[in-house]
Amino acid sequence: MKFHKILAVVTAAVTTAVMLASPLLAQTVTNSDGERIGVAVEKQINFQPAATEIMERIISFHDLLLIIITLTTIFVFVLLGIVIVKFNRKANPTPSKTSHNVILEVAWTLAPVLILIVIAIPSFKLLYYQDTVPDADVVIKATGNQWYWSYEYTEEGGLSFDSNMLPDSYFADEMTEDVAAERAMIVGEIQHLLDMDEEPQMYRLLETDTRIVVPVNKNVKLVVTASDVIHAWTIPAFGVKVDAVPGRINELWFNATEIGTYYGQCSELCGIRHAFMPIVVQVVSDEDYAAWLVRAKDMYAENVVDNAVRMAAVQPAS
Ligand SMILES: [Cu+2]
Repeated sequence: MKFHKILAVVTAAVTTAVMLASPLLAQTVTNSDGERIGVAVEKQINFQPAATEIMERIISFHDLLLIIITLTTIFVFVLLGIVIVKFNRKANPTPSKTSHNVILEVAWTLAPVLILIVIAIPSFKLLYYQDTVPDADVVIKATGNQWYWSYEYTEEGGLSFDSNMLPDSYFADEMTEDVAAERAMIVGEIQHLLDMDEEPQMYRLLETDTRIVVPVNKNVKLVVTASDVIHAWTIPAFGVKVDAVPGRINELWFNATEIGTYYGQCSELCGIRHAFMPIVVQVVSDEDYAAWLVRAKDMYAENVVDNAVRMAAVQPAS
């Protein structure tokens, strides 16, 4: 077989393998209602399935890179094999004294350049797609604190709330009456806000007492900052991650295409409880979002006063 034929066959095989493996390895988790749960699964070796166009593009860019890198590695291994077999001391006792070959030198300079161009074009396209925030339907400000997140729906009056991780004790097989009562109250609030009849499926270390709620198929802009040290806000299934830096506003956007519950975790080492400030985003229908806004404004109404008190508390004494 000619070299270019072999190359074509190998390329086709690698491309097919990556294209087939990518969706097969992505495991979609759903709850009893068939709604998506954006969470990692045990022994997962690929991305979580995409829930936004951004993540879909990230996955296909990743697949392209995987094909390129696999072909490059196979090519180098084959060359090494040829050198080992054909040019060892026994097989080739008198080595050639050739030191220059113009065609070869041009080829091994140009080939990597072409490969890098093939990578750079979709890479920049993706970068600009992520970076350009479209007209937002919902704007949320997220503030990282040691060690919880605060959220503010900036266009919804004073609607703001803190989001703390549910403690381990809520997930124990046996709990004291006090803990059980506290847990029932917190879970009851989540159910009330989201109008759920049954207790939602809950994940230890990922669950928070309040959830960010956003409408499905709407552009959500998130402005992110921090009050103390650097944190980072992310939802893997959305393909978004941005640092929360004190004194600075960063922004990201996403448009979730599937109703469900999506989990993320602070992704910048921020102190001793860094691992315990998860993020939960609930994607709901437009009607459910409108209903949630009414209930949430009612429930968090006192937070407006709370925040003022908290601000006063951190003002330096004069
Ligand atoms: Cu953090």
